[in-house]
Amino acid sequence: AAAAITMLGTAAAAQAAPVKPKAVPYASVVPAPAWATQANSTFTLGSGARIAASGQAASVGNYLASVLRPATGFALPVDQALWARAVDPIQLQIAPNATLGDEGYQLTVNATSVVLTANKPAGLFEGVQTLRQLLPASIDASTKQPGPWQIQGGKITDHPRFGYRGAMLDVARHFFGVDTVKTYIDEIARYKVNTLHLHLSDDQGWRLQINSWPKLATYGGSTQVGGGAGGYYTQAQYKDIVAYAASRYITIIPEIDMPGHTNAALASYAELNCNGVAPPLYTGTDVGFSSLCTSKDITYKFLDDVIGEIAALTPGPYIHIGGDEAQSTSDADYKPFIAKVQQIVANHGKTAIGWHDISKADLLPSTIGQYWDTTPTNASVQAAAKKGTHFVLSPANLAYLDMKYTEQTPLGQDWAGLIEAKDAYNWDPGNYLTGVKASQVNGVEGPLWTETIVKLADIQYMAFPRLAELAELGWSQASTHNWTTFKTRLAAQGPRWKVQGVNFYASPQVPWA
Ligand code: TNX
Repeated sequence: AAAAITMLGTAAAAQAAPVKPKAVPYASVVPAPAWATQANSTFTLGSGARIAASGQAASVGNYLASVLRPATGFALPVDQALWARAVDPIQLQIAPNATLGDEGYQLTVNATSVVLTANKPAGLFEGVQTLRQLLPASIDASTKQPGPWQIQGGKITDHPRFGYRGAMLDVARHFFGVDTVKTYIDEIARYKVNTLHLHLSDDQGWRLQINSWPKLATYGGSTQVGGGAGGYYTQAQYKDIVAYAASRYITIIPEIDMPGHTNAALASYAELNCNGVAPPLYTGTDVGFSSLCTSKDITYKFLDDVIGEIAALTPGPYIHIGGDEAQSTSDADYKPFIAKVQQIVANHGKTAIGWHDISKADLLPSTIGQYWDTTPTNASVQAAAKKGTHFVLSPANLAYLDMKYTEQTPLGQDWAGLIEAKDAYNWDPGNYLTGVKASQVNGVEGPLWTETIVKLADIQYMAFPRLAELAELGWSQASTHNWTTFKTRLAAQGPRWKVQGVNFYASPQVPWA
C-alpha cells in the first residue's frame, strides 16, 4: 500500500508540473525562521487534500483547515484517525524533539507532502503561521480564489529567541468591542505573538465588569477620551476573549493600573478617595493626577476583590498591576503599596507584572518589570536587575505603537519621538538595558495607547508594519538581524495585508512588493 501511495503522489505532482510555479521563497517569512533551506520541488495543495491531525494535533489541524478553506474553496477534511498520517498530503504531528522547545516546530515540504512536527500544539500553531506565509498572498482572501496553491519544497527548523512576544491594547482611553479585539488577536497571531496585554483601566474608563464593585464598569466605564459612550466587557465577554486568544496560543494579561491612572475607579466609589469625595469622570488625556488612597484599609479590600475576580477569570499566569506615572503618590506611600499589591496578586495564585516604575519598590522574586522609558540606563531598574528581576522590553521610542511614524502621521503622539519602520527594527532587546543580562529579558511588547485611536483601522495603521517588526525581534535569532534583508521580507507582507483588508502604513523605507 505504501508504494501505491508514493506512486499516486508522484502522479499528482507530475500532473501539477505544467503549471508555472510561483511559490513564495522561504526568505520572505516574518519572523525569520532559525534555519531554513529550499529544495527544487513544489507541493501543490489539491482540491481533494486531507489534513492528518490526530490526538493533541487535532485542534491545530482544524484551525489550519479553517484558515485555508475560504480562499481555496476546498473541503480539507481533518483526519483524526492515527493510520491517516501516511496517506494525507498535510500531516501535523506531535513528536518529541529536544531542540524545539515549547513553541518550536519543524516543517518539511516535498512534492507530495507537507509534514509539520512539534513537541507541543503551540509549536504546531506557530508552524501553521509559517505555512500560511509560504502560500501565495491570495490564500488570505475571504472568498474563493483561483490558485494554484503551491508551496516551495524545503525544510524549516524554527524556535523563538524569547518566550514573551507581546502586544498591548489600551481599551481604557477608547473602548474596543470583543470583535475588534478578536480581529487584532488573529492579526498578531500571524507573527507568532503569544501575549495580549489588555490595559483594562485608566483615568478615562474601567472596562471589566467586577461583581463585587459593580459601579466600576457601569459608571466608571460609561465614557472615554473625548466624552464618547465608552463601554466595558461583561465577565462572559472577557472569558470569550480569553478563550479565543487561547485558541490562537495567546495568553491574555489583564492590567488594572494603580495607584495612579485610577480616576474612573475613584469617580465610581467615593470611599476609595482619601477625602471621601468622588471626583467627576474624566475624558481628557492628562496623566499623573489620580491616586488610590494608599493609607485606607478599604483600598486593599477593593484590590483583593478586584484581583480575586480577575484571577478567577484569567487562566494565564500574570496580572499586570500598572504602577506607572504615579506622580500623585509620594514614594513613601508608593513603595509599601506596591509591596502589598504584589502580595495580593500572589495570594490569588498569579505573578505580578508592572511598568518598570515599580522597581523603586521591593519586588518579589517572581515580579516582572515592563520597561517603557526612552533611555537604556535607569538606576532602580539596574538595582532590581542585580537582585534578579526579569524584564519585558517596551522602550517608548522604539516599541510604542502609538508614536507617529513621521510628523505627517495623522494619528498618535510624539512625546517619545517618531518611530519609522527602520527605527522599530534597529535595536537588540537582548542587549538594550544597561545592567540587565540577556537571560533576564523575557521578551518584547508593543503597547498601543489609544488616546488618538478610535477604530480598528486606526489600530491596524499604527500596529502594522511595526508590530510585525517587533515580533521578529522577539522570535528571530539575533544572527538573522539585518535591515537590508529584513525590509525585503517585510515588503512581502504588504500584499497579504491588502488581501486581508489590514490598513497598514506603507513606509517609504520598505520596498513593498
Ligand atoms: C505613557 S509610559 C503612558 C500612558 C500613555 C502613553 C501615551 C506609560 C507606562 N504610560 O499612560 O497613554 O504614555 O503615549
